[in-house]
Amino acid sequence: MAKLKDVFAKKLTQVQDELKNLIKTHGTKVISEVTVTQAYGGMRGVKAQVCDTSTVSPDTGLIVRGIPLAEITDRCPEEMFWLLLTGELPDAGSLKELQDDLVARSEVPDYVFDVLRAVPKDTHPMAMQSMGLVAMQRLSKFRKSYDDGMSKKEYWEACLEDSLDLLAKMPALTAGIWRIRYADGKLIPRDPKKDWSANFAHMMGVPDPTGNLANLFRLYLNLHADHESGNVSANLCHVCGSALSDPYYSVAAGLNGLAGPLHGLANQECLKFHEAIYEKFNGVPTEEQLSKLAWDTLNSGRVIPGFGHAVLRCTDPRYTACHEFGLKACPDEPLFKLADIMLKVIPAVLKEHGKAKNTNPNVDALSGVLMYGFGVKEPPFYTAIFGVSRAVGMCAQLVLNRAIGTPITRPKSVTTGWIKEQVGAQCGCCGGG
Ligand code: CMX
Repeated sequence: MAKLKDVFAKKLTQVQDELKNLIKTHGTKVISEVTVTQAYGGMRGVKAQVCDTSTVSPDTGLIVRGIPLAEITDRCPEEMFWLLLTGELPDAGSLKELQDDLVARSEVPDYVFDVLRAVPKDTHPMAMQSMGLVAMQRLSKFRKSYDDGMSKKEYWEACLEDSLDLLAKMPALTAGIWRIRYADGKLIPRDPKKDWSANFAHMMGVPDPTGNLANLFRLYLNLHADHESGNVSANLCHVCGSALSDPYYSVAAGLNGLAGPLHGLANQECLKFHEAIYEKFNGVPTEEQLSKLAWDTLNSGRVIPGFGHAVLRCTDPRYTACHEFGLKACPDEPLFKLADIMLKVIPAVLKEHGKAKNTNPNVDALSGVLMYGFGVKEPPFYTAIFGVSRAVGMCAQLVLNRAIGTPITRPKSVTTGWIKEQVGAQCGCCGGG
């Protein structure tokens, strides 16, 4: 049995030496170049940031510390956090030690829920989740140690302390948002016998007679934890943390990006899309009906949520894992059947439309359908569940970055005038240089 902090510390010196040598020996070598299209196009494909927790292969999807996601879908998020940080999976005793540690740190102070109760009823759960974390920022050990004159070498330890506190509190905080926003407002205490995921489901108080909801949460929270560091949520967290903002601020920054409809909010949009289709056709539509609806959506200038991806060019393995879960747990759920027809129809429509580079389903296509099937019937809450999971990856990346001394992020921006000069562009109106 080992402690996460000790395992991480043991590997750290080797990692620090390796990086120091790599930069010293090869620091001037070129690894990427940037085209004008990339500069205007969300920096797609520009290799200018390092993330060792995981990588996303366009052809196969997420690879965590060298392990394809499909091989670790049966693990729990606590194991995922350990793997992301250390590059290895914990043994049973070490996992138990981490889980007990998380339970000991899981109390959310009452004043945080007072803050959340005070906001108007139409406040989005993502805004409440972000607010909840920022309200807890005063608990930051990183901030306190920094104020007390902590040395750079100690950053990662304080960051790990905050990360463990934050991750331990995320399920209670988020379940509390559910209780305040969608139930009677009374909080349900955690059950010390349950793990991180099952406790989250338990504290929401949604009836779960089969245990399927807890199993779905365990799978979901594992699948969504990390997706390298260029995606909006991880990248925002990375940039915020690089200014030595503590994990409460940094993860909240990431959550604010996760709340966008092209990123994490797509799961909410996706379920709404499914519901609207089901209502419109009074059930599951035929393939022809769905195809026409998809064309109408595209022709009105909207995206089809749950399909496409900025990096992936294959079916998202996270989608595949959700699909396998659904086939076993709820094959006859009407919305699951609808999702299956979507899978048959939408990629072909997007292909014919000819714009999307990836016409396959992504992680958000099915997760809401499964949540709905097991009683979590409030789509605006889905991204908050995503947030609990993504905090795992964001925290692992923060700790690693503080450990290897990643400096403040500050890329150079350029003006359109500079680009025109650089490429010798003619002026659009007069043809001049
Ligand atoms: N429906 C309609 N059009 C789509 C589309 C979709 N599902 N996916 C891509 N396109 C369009 C883009 O909007 C873009 O159109 P314009 O040229 O008019 O701007 C064009 O196809 C090319 O886009 P791309 O290079 O294939 O994709 P991007 O990297 O620009 O964007 C993403 C990626 C995910 C934002 C986009 O596929 C999308 O909007 N999908 C629907 C929303 C969604 O499911 N998001 C969740 C992604 C997973 C996550 O991060 O959580």
